Amino acid sequence: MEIKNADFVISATKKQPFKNLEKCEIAFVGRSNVGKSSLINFLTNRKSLARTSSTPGRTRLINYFSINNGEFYFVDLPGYGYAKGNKQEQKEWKELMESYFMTSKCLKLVVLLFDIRRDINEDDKIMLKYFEYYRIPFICVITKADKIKKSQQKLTALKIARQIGVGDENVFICSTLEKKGKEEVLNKMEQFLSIESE
Ligand SMILES: Nc1nc2c(ncn2[C@@H]2O[C@H](COP(=O)(O)OP(=O)(O)OP(=O)(O)O)[C@@H](O)[C@H]2O)c(=O)[nH]1
Ligand SMILES: [Mg+2]
Repeated sequence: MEIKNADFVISATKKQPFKNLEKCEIAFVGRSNVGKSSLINFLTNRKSLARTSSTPGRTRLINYFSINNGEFYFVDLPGYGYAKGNKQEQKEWKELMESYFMTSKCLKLVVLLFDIRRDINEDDKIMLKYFEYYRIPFICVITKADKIKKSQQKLTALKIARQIGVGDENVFICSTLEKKGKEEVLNKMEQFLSIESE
């Protein structure tokens, strides 16, 4: 699959949800600072379509991007884990995610991101429970591969895959810094987009 163009559409909140009734969506989730917005920019060949930051918790809204003049949408979801200890923020995040998963009628795929240097944690496990509960298909992208030795990348990715319980065919190693992994991820997305909804 080739991404020819991408445009920001809208930022949605729980109070002001975006009712997307026509297009299918691919959403990006993962811990705060894992590289979701960077991955969207990388896949779309855009420097700053989605706002990135070294400060965790940058994306707090649900941002929609129209791909290839409205063929489908990329959805950048707010990361989790930045508000450790802040019950109110955690509650808002949970409500926002649940309302998103409940109302997205044509969510074809979620891309769950993991930092190659980290093990999966409780928040990731909660996310996996959501996917199970709402029956959402997902793939894993292991980000920031450039942060470890090349010889260790594959092994580490497989270790994370085992922790998640996902098949090797649904795990992709990426580095936006070294521009690695784009084709593989886009081709997988194409497969999911072409699956008919029930
Ligand atoms: N070395 C390296 N750094 C990366 C890579 N991808 C992202 N980063 C850096 O990681 C930081 C966080 O990236 P973002 O894309 O803003 O992360 P996010 O997941 O959108 O974060 P939130 O919106 O806070 O949830 C930034 O400083 C990026 O430059 C990568 O492949 N390699
Ligand atoms: Mg972000």
